[in-house]
Amino acid sequence: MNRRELLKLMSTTALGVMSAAVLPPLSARAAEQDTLEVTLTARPYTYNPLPDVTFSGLAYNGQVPGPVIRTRAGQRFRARFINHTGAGSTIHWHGMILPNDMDGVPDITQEPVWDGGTFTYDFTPAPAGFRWYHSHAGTQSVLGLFGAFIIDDPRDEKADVEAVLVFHDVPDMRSFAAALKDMSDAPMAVPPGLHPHTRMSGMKMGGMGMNGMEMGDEVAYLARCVNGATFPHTKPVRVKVGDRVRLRILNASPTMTHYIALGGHRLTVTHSDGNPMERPVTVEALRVGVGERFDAWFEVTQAGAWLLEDLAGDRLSRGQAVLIHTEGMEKAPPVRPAQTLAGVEYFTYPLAGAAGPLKHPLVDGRIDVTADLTLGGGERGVPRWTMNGKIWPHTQKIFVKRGDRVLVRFKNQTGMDHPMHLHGHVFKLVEVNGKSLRHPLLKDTSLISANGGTGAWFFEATSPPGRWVLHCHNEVHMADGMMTEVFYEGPAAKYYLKGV
Ligand SMILES: [Cu+2]
Repeated sequence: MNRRELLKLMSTTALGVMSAAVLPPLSARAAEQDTLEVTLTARPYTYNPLPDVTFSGLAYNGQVPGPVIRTRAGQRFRARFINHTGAGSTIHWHGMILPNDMDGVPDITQEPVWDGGTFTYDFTPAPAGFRWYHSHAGTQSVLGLFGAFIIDDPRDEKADVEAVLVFHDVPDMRSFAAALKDMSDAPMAVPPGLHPHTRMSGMKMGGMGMNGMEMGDEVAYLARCVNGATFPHTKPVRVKVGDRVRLRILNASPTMTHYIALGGHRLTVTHSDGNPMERPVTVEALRVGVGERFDAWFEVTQAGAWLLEDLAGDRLSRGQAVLIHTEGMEKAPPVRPAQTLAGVEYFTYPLAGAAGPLKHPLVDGRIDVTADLTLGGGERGVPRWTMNGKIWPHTQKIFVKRGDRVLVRFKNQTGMDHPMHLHGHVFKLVEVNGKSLRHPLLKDTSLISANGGTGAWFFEATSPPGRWVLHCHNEVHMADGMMTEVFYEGPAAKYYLKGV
């Protein structure tokens, strides 16, 4: 076998890991290769997320989610993308710091790859940790074009079992189209017992938005899945007594925040959006906004069977579950988490970041650029989600020079939480709802809570120069305008300029 064949085999192995719950560790030999080469082909795909539900969408390599991609820190990555979606497409590598022309935003960092066309993404994935990838064209990710991407971190503690769990929701596309016009009649789904303050924050101004009420912008879902299936058809995770188990949980939903808990266990969260936390926290449940990832650990102390499950408490959420069991216990009735958030200590940024009194100034040292972004819009029947009153591409841009120290402050005047995401950077979440985090969280996506909620990000403009979009990861809100960009000025500013 020559080197080329070996490379091909290795890439097949690494990519061929299906959306299975349990991933084998990257083989030592694959990790030694200089480059991981993969092919990702996007094309129409039809599957049954529930036995009586057929969904016709799109998939990478004939599976939803797309294949789990794993690289070793420092390893080069080359993906040949073949587009048979019937429309222009690109792949965005969420959470990575990479050359701007590899970032995969159509018409901003590259021309769309036209139907029938190919494009090669070639970069060294970084930083290490749990990342993901998805189409950034139109609403293709809603249709199924997304997958997990893990850059193995040699500094990480070794887990006995590791499970990559992609939580995603299969939309009723008619409802999705109505939501884009802010004319949807779908109710919102929130877990029972959600703290009244938080529930208020899930409501629209004017009293709409309680469970069972119409919001206009909510999407109705046909199924809620983990790794492309619904319980009891999700692939179980098999563990042994004494195992230290690492769950890597990604929320790839088009719009829904997920609250997730494991029966009989608390979860110790060590990484937010793939980035190590200064101080791990142990919680009874996770709150995972769209686009966010958490690495959550637990130890198996006895034989048994437990469900890791979404807590929305309705018919569909019961399918969004994975069985975790020791040998011989797969048929035992699993221990389920309480189907409520009442009295449950779940992961929040203030909890994880040890929120305290607001610091003045928010960040030590100089700040070169401060951007204040007020999130607005979303009135029923008015399909506009705004930043400082404008919709993309007319939103206020954030102009930076390389090396600038940048503070972005959000205020949310809408009745919905917004999972705000910045491309090409890892920021420090330093402030949430008027409190400073004593242990800022390193993230690429953070929920800004509704009805006056605030959040502040600090980052240094040390990424490769270019145009890095900043947008709400709720697909409806992004499509309806809630997007801007961080634009690196300077002599090298020869990026693709359409839309500036
Ligand atoms: Cu939003």
